[in-house]
Amino acid sequence: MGKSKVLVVGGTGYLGRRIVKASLGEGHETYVVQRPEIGLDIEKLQILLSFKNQGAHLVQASFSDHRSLVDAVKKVDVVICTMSGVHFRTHNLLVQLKLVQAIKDAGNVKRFLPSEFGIDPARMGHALEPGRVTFDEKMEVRKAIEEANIPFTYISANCFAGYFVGNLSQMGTLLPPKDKVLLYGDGNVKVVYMDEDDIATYTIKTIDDPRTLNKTVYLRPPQNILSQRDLIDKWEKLSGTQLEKSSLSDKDLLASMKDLDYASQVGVGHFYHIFYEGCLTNFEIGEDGEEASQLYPEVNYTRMDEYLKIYL
Ligand code: NDP
Ligand code: GO6
Repeated sequence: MGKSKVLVVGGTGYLGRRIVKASLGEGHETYVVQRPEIGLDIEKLQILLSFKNQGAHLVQASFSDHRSLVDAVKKVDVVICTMSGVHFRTHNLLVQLKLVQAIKDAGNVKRFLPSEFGIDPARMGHALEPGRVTFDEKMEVRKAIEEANIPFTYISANCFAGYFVGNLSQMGTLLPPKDKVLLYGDGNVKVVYMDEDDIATYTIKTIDDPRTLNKTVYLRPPQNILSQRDLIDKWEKLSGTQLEKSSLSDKDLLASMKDLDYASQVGVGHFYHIFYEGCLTNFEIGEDGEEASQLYPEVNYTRMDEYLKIYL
């Protein structure tokens, strides 16, 4: 049996471009959707052309053309969707229902990985408004996948380092603070931080693996299970500076929501569940799940002290 052919939907995005790179790097014949809607977005076009240059096949398809989606999906064995979540007042993830329908009609797909890559939505039935939209939509997509009997793998990737590590988990910035840092509560809740290229590497590992069929794969490598304080310690050691710490209560974080735009309100909800409730680590992985670093011990994942060096 050869390596699966892979179609990436959302390939020019933040995670998607890394998935394309990892798929090509593992020697999969890789197809990337090129949407006519990108129009004059020259950056997206340049990324697509660079994929073609690296050996990927570009496939024209649009979410508003069912036939084009079916034709795209028919070329491959595995479909990976990395569609974006929040965008201002709308949430995009339900657009994936059209992709699910196309995969169902095409009938050839051996594995579908929908756009998940975060907190496990199945554990977030209690989540706060408006942040819960992310989980509700991801669950609606799961329901459609499972009702259509499409073989799947769900990737719970925890915290992308670019959004949660460089900034020492401070909201509203992507860079390390210079002198003061806000701790969420006591800063001791354990979270999981992941390098985005490692997320892509683990994701590609799962696609031909029978152990991950119809399972959730949690990316929870032991050295990257850290509290916010652990992360700050690493930065202080690396940079040779000491930051002044103060504590933000859960009540104050939630109260800050009322003056924020929609996307930031969604973010506040997510930060609350991650840093106060501990939703990434307050459970054992059960029968329906696997842990990526146990499945693939050969992957030398990036530790967060290493990752932080790019910010020095
Ligand atoms: P991006 O915002 O980078 O967008 C990805 C792609 O979505 C775009 O490149 C585009 O595809 C596609 N897209 C956007 N709008 C539309 C539309 N209306 N119709 C069709 N396609 C559209 O996404 P991310 O990489 O940030 O997010 C991917 C996933 O990762 C999401 O599920 C998100 O929730 C999750 N995530 C998790 C994080 C974490 O810390 N765990 C952090 C950030 C995201 P095209 O290439 O065709 O233009
Ligand atoms: C990442 C962010 C960072 C929001 C998830 C607001 C889905 C998930 C860990 O898009 O809303 O400052 O699990 O001010 O399941 C965004 C979202 C993070 C990035 C969270 C995410 C994480 C989505 C911010 C901010 C750095």
